[in-house]
Amino acid sequence: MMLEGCTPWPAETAARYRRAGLWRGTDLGSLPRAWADAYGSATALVAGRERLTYAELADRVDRRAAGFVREGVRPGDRIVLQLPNVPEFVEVAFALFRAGAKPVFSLTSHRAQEVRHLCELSGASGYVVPGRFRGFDHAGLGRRLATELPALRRVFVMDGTGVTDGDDLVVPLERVTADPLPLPANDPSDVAFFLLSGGTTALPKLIPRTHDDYAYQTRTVAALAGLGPGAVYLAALPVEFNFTWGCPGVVGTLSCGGTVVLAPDPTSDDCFRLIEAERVTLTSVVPTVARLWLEEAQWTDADLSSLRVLQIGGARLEPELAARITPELGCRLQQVFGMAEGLLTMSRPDDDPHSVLHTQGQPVSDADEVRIVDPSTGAPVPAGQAGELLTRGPYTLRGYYRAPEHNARAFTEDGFYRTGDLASLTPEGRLVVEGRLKDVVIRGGDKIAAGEVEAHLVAVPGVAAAAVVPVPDEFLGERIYAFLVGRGEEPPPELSVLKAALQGRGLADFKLPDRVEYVADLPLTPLGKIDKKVLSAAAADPARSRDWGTSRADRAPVAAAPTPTR
Ligand code: OOB
Repeated sequence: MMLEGCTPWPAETAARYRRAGLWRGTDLGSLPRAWADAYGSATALVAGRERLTYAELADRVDRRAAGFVREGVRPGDRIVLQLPNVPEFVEVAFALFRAGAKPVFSLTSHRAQEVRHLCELSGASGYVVPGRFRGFDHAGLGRRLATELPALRRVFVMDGTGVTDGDDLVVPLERVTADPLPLPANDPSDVAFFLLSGGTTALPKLIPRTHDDYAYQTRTVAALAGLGPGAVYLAALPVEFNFTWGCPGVVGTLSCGGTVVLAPDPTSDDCFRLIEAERVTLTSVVPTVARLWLEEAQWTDADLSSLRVLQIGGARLEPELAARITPELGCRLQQVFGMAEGLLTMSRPDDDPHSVLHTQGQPVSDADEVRIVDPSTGAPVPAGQAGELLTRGPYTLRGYYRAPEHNARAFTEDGFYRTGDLASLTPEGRLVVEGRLKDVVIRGGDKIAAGEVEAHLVAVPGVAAAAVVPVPDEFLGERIYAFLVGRGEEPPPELSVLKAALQGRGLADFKLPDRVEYVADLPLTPLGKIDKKVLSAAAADPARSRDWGTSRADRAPVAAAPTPTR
């Protein structure tokens, strides 16, 4: 049985996945103990000066699970988990699985807007935070949200910020530990945790991932990566990112008896030092980080020779950048195309060099079904042509959480997920990502739904209309370009004012526009929708100043297609 609000796979499909041995009835909560039995004294986690063996990790998970139960956490409860790359993230996630609760993975960069939405949508009863992190008081946010959201009963704080005696709202995480309890097993076909969608809609959606589907994903990818007890994985990107958590990432590496090294952030200094010190064999980054590492690798004296594979994914990787990886970093490149919703494609060790540089590889499972269709008719396109990528399979969701209306659009009647990505397939079945249909900016590896930023921009006094488009950028891949129509005030709010207003509304920093431009009106398509193609082309026009960070853009009219009068 799946949690209410989730869409299960059809019974016959689920039975097929079980018969084929893809879904094996794994309860993610049982894994740390099983790993400890297999690899007990080996090092599971390294973070700063802390090193945890598999046995220690399993003990901590058992004690924390009992601690959460004592704090009132019950099977089925949703708990928003917002911690950086620290051992506590891993402990808490698995402890919540053990207790039958469902963590909702939030980014540490999320602020009031995002966290409130996650808590509200999931009906969270708990919120796990670092306390004060990178200058932001997460504990204070938790306290405020608890006054608005009656379901939110506990804020668990890692560093003790905001904890007062006798308070049962804000609880120090270190207190969440108790003698282990015998806890019931989870139904493997139920939701284990929620990932956040990159989003095409104004409000982000929650992706239910089941025990069985995630266990299958991590096992499959770990096998493809040839992981064994000698593997040392560096978690350079945030752990809550599906790429880092399970492709094979943290969960895949631990499943094989390897060691996970948690980096505080993906900067090259920290990561290169950790690669040398821990003899890291595998790590995963977005193209923006890969570019920085390549620059730094020319100057570093760190020994990177242990690194065998660098996975790059999350955003388009330019072939020129791809071609530099092996000669300059001395390791193999593995391209990864993936999504929190499920489908993963990856290059394989025996792929020819051209395919490694120019394709995103093949689906990781033989049971992944991929269709490329004409976006307007839904009919399959001729072989080799680009179209919208649709997919279904043993680890791809069948529906977002509590989103029936959105689900009706996001899935075909026969259960294929419409990814919103434009792609083609080579004759050998390798995927080539050609572009996007969805209204999303991919800045670095961060996904920003244009609609979400637009909704906040039009709430700022002086802004009548807003259209957000991606603009190509050498370092970040894309940046956020906002075309605005003012309300006739002179001068209209400039970039710094807009940014401050959006921050004031509690929007995460990575969603703030990089540049704004005021126009007299927004170009429309013949159907009367805002013509984002025209706006993207205008934003990308090199004749426009590339002077990022200046407040007021030129007021040159957008070279528009004929604007229909309506
Ligand atoms: C990963 O997951 P999300 O959910 O943050 O973003 C998914 C979207 C995809 O639909 C696609 O638009 C884009 O990110 N994307 C890529 C890409 N990998 C992801 N676009 C071009 N080339 C690629 N290689 O980003 C994600 C999840 C698991 C593993 C890797 C990435």
